[in-house]
Amino acid sequence: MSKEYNVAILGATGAVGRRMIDQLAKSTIPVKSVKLLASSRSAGTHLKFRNQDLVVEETTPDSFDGVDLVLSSAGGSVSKKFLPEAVKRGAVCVDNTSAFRMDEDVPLVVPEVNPEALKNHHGIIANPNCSTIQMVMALEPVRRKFGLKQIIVSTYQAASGAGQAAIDELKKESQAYLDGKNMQEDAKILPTKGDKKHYPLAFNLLPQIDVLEDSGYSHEEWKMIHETKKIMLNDMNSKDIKVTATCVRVPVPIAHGESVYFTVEDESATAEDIMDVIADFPGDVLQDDIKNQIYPQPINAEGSRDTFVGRIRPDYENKGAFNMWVVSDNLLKGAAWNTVENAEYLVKMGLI
Ligand code: NAP
Ligand code: 3JN
Repeated sequence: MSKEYNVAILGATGAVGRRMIDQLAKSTIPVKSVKLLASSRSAGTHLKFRNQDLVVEETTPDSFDGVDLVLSSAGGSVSKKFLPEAVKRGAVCVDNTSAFRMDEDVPLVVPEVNPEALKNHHGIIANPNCSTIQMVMALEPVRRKFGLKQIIVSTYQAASGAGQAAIDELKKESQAYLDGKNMQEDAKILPTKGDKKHYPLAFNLLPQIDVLEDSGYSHEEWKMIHETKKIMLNDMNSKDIKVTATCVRVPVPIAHGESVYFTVEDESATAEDIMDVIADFPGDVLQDDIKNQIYPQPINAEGSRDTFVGRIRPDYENKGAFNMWVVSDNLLKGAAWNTVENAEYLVKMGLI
């Protein structure tokens, strides 16, 4: 009989954690038991895994006794505190936070792109940032066939990237705006929770995701640049592909959009060639039919595990350069599904 796994979900009550429960239920992982972990705030909450009623427990180091697999999404400081404890107790952890992403001995994995990196794990595997995941999903088939020289990306990121509370904030502000009221008093989280100022997102755009650094870039932009290099080239500082990013929060609840400009080494590549390799790549769906106004949209991507790519067109003024538009559900492929998919690969590859 094949091995069955005792699984713990850390951050189970969150926007991502709830989707992890659902993705695990739909996965190919043979599950023996599931433990739902969060803080003392939600200990005692009842949630369902398949038809089982489960009670959320407060997380302590001993919560990981007897656990084989941890799916973690409770924020970076919680991961730093508890995942080494889980590893000590023999668990393998797939972590959806940035806590360990840049550690040398921690693979940063999108399973369709760099599954071999999983072989180098020492107990922790990191899930990349949602904006990075959907971009590398769209660009990896292009890199493999035509080589990539440069990426210039602008993101259009949904409110849910900042958690359930940010979705609630967007809804409240939208209602206030429609009622002719001042939205400022509802702005308590965005652009980023810990920062000094908060601005309304409803009917607005915020060119700040995560903190702004002395370099002039936001930390989200920094993540996109260095995570892309680590995933594609196994070197977070590689100069082999130049990457720059502008990250913007938009008043959309779920699913991030990205405008991606890229240049390839093989300048004979055409837009049709680019479409063909993307259409053939597992997990990518080509939605590119301009005569019929078919292109990716967040409202259609919500709830799907796929990455949708369209508006692929050449830059007619620069050879070997293209534009495209990429949309994916940031809470699924960008978070919960990629985490569970990494765990599926660990099982399939005999690495857990
Ligand atoms: P969320 O809706 O605010 O949920 C946070 C979860 O963490 C809740 O289950 C919360 O439990 C739990 N938690 C908070 N403090 C805890 C503690 N001290 N001990 C145990 N559990 C604790 O946030 P979310 O949107 O699901 O995101 C959660 C984290 O996932 C983020 O902080 C981020 O690190 C990561 N994330 C990554 C991506 C990505 O790009 N890959 C995208 C989104 C989020 P309570 O119910 O008890 O408060
Ligand atoms: O804002 C978004 O759209 C994505 C947010 C991701 C996020 C939010 C809070 C903390 C992260 C992440 O995964 O990079 C983190 C974090 O763990 O640093």
